[in-house]
Amino acid sequence: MRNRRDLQSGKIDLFRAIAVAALFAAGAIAATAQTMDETWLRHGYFHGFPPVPMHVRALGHEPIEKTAVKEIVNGVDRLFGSAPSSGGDGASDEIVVGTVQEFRSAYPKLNVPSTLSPEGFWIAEMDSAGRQLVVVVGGSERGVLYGAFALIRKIATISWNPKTTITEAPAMPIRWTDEWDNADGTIVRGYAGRSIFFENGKVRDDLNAVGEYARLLASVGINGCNVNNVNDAAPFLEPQMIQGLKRIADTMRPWGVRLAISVDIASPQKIGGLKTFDPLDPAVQAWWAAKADEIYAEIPDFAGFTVKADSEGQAGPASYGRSPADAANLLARALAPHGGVVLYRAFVYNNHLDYNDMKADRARAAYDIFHPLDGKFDANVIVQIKYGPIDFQAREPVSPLFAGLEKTNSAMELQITQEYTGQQRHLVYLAPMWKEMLDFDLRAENRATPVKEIIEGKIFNRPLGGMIGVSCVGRDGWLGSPLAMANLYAFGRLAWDPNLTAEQIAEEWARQTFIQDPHLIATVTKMLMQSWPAYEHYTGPLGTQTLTDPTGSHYGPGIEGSEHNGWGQWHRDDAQGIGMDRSVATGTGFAGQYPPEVAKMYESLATTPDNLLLFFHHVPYTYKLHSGETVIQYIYDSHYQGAEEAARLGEEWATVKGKVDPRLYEDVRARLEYQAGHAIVWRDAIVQYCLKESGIPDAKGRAGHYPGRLEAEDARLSGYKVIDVTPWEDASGGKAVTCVTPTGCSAEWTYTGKAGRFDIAAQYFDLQGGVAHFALDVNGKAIAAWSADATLPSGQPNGDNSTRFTARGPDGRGIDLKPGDVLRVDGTPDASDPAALDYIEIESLIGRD
Ligand code: GCV
Repeated sequence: MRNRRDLQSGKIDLFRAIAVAALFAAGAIAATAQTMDETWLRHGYFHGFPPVPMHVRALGHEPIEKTAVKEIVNGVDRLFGSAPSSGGDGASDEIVVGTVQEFRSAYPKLNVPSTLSPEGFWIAEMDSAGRQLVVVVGGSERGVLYGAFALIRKIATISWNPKTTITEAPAMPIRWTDEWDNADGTIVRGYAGRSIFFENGKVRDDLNAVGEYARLLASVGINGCNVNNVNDAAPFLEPQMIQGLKRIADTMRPWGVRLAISVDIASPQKIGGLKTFDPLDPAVQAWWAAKADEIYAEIPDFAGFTVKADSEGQAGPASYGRSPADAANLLARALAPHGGVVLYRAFVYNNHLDYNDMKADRARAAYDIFHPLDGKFDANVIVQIKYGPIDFQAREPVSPLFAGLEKTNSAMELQITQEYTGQQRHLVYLAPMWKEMLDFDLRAENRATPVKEIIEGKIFNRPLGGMIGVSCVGRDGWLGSPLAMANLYAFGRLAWDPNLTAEQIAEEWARQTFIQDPHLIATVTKMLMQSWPAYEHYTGPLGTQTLTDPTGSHYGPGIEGSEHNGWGQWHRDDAQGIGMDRSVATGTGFAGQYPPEVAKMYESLATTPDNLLLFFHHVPYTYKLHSGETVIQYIYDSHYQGAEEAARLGEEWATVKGKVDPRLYEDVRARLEYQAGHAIVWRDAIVQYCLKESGIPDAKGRAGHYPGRLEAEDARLSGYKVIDVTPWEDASGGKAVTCVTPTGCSAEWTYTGKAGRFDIAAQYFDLQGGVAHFALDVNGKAIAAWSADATLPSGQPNGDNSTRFTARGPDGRGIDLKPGDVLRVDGTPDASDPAALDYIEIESLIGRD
């Protein structure tokens, strides 16, 4: 009989609501002993009866199966406020979990499919001598666990139908996250605090968060986690570190997540005492074989090594005239006896390219280096290829190397941490971009060869392949931003099934993350879906990539910064035009690396899609897009459109007020407000830069004209000094003011516009190393005060830290202004934050309410 304790009375609903609120208040710690946010496993709460039996029983005794039972029990409890009992009495209806073999011996008369893949599962409702069984059968223990999570997900997303049998198997065997954690506890390109794995040069004592992370990963089918940075990895092979890594592996094992590590190919020399790390040297080979033995003695299910070599300063086989295949095979042969694999990164390029060489092209590197090696890699090597030929930009074409390796296993590397896509301060749901990459048909051999099917191994009949998500989670709420968790979720779901749509995944995530409210779920889904196009619109449209400085923080606008250096993330703009000619006929020849049909499409201006036009071609600003608009007008329009779209995200979120926990609501609201302000920084930087470069005015009269803007450099200044901002495009008019008087400074303007009610925005620079304070008053009356207390890149005023504060008056009804009013901003510096100010802007309220 099902346990329906108190469910009808509604008591549990009330209790549940209070419990959920209390969990939020306590930072979700005390009641569950959970140390970090459960995010989508928190599960929106349902009112009603659990649609499954209230007993759960494991047929086997493996830890992973026990995990599976626990997840079903806890999942039903979270969703319905009533926990099934674990164990089962053999007489009641029950949920039964086990492997195919276990099920067959326990229920010889019941049929289960004979073709389940090892990590696949089968869920069905069956009748056993009058008892209702919901059976979750896995091809292996890991399949059982994935089935358990799938059952809970189906129930949580209201797509569980007991009458329908579910059979699923992952599309590809390698489904890993890569973490770029350093032994000292810092994380490269991590935007959420310190490492959950390491501190002070060793593995942390407290690995609770690691277990909780493994649980999140397992819930979406991720089966491997590489825990350390691909750079400077030699210390991770020291014996003491291997002992610590064993503890990490032990912690992740109950979730079926296998440990992998990045290794430095120079380790035999750096830590092994050898004079060389030449891959063909027998002593080097023996060193790696012994190291693999040492690792497997501690971690028998160790997954393998990831390698970055001959790239961005990392040592590599090129030092000895050897190839990536030589290096990869060296490691592969050490791992092969134990069943491990090598993920060799195709991110190999020269970062000292000559900008003046019109044939130089970083985009060519991966194909030029790896295509000739096709067929030369051992069977347990997988070449790990970033989705695009450059580096995780907001828009790139898919890497041609996916079609260039027919006799080699390949995997796609994506970035969950938003290095070039807003660093989690901007809401950018990346699944729509990843889908474009996965669905892209490379037309290898002039037939349908979508990238997803290549990495699944289907197209070239490769046994290994997969998806790797560079995740870089930290102790500050995994990714730092609650909505960014949709990206981690989406990565796992797409690695499991790349045929899911981005919208389907967004909705699935929202349903599980939030309370079941249709408006809330629809709004969050919509916001997620709008976010990547918006980001692309206000950062770098038409395939210019993210127009940030690749030598800096990779965050704010730095248009000139991406040119004139050896890093090759160029867009080659000049007074005549913009874009990089990568055609075969007149450019770098990159377009010719694609299979013929795709190469032909990108070779011609006429057939290159607008959104990649400037990636493949250099055109005059007056060149007309397929839409009929000129390139320059599109640049202006898309930036204004993108900034408006960013502002709309905040407006949409405002409609869910009261439907989510107030602290969560406020956290997301503040982030979206910041994003809307930073989108204006991006918009203005690119628009004023392109206006100056092209000399062509905006047909809509916006570029260079800011009617409500009062520049700080034009104000009556007291204590403030006018400075040139670098890069110039990051400040309005290239200038700002910085306070040189420790006790404080002020900037004052006399209002000359129409009388009315307005918002007043202040654009200031929130620098590292101090918390400057600002206050705004009108005719001596205090209007607003705020602190520059965010954590943003850079100690110099620029687009990384240019921030907008908007004063909206009492109850948000605006501030009355009339001609002759005196507006004043007081800035008080703190430590190395000089309360720098760019401008204030009087904003019309029209269209706000
Ligand atoms: C770990 C980009 C990042 C680097 C990163 C590199 C890589 O260049 O900025 O921090 O290095 O990619 O993928 O290896």
